[in-house]
Amino acid sequence: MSRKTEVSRQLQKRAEAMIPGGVNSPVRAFRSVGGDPAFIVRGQGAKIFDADGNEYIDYLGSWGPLILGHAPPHVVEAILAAAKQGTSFGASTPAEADLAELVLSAFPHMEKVRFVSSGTEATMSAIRLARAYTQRKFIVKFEGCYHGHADALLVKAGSGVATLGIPGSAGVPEEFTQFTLALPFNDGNALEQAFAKFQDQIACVIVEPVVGNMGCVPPARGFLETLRGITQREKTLLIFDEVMTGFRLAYGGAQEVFGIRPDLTTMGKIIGGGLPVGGYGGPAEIMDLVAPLGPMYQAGTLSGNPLAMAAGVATLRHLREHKQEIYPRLERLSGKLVTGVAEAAKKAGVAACHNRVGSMFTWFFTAGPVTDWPSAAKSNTEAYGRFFRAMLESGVYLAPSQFEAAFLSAAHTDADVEHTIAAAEQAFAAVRP
Ligand code: KE4
Repeated sequence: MSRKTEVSRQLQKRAEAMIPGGVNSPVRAFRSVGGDPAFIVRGQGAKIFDADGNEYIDYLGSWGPLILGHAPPHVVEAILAAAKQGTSFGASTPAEADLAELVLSAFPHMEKVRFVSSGTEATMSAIRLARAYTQRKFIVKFEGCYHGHADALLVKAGSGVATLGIPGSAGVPEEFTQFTLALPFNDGNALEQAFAKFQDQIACVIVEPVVGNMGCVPPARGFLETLRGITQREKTLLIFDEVMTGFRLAYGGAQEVFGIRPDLTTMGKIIGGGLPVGGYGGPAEIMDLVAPLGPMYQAGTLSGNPLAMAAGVATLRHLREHKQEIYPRLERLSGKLVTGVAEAAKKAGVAACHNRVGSMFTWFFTAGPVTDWPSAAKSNTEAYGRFFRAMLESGVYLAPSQFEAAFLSAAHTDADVEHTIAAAEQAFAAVRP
């Protein structure tokens, strides 16, 4: 063990005396990969630095928000300038419409958007809105997809729920999930059967158009088209949860890449540029049901917070202005990285496969292919843990769970990718059975 970890270990002990598991979000606890979490004290570009002075090439990017890398100067300047004017007013500010204009410019189907402070709030609100609009109760989600921790969505969820291997969550009465139908991802027949059984009762289908929360799993050919066709026919709202894919896969997210228009879109992560912002949007006909215009209530003290809006506006303006070079470069560099590491696994005789869409990807420790939760769950999470820890020793920070996506940012370089591939060649030697 060459990496110094003493200071992080002490910080972990201090934190866990006051905070459950020492973390404010479970997946940060390294429970499924082993070892003590590195306490991060600084980020710059593609790098993060921990309390023991170790440097890492960061492929987590705060779980997706940091597509421009850590502390982009123009984003930091925008936050500082906003902070000098005051941090929050609980009143309308011009920046909220600035961010709304940028979001609407990315999603042609969207006529109105409401900002909240997390992806969880965005999906929770979009589902309430779908139920208000359709006057129906049932919702459909897919096994292995994660849409935040609202009660009704903690059913066969991905991300931390899958990582911790728990069926859902304690404290959620079955009455709260009785209207949630969890179906197999990439299975159009299962969806047809659900609609046959619950005819005219399903308010919405919510889906990660490219799943990140069972690890990266793309939609099977035609699956999104099937979702769109069935929901259109059944007058059910289709919600694309683009909290992770929005502005990640393209400026217009997965719906731009796959050419499918949902009824509602939920957003988060990148639209806050690293500060807490979520959002949900769609046609005015649906969005005008939201209070104060309509009867569907949703609110938030810090919704539209000026600092968060400033960070989001600076981030999206940069992405919109430079999208012609940013996204092709992310595609090239991500392809080089994922293929290089996959080749290292093959050379080492390690059973692994991978999925990648744009700059979100996962290497699975199973022969694969991984197309849904059952196939993802076949992964050898113990081997992933050894790989994760070996990469950490080589200064590479991956997602601390097999069932998460990793991300590349505009700040990563070819040198970073080459270092990572070399580190993987060593790491697979440690993983080999
Ligand atoms: P937040 O409430 O964490 O901002 O967003 C919830 C959410 C909703 N929808 C999708 C597709 C998401 O990926 C997320 C959150 N993603 C996880 C990582 N897979 C956040 C990391 C964490 O829970 O700490």
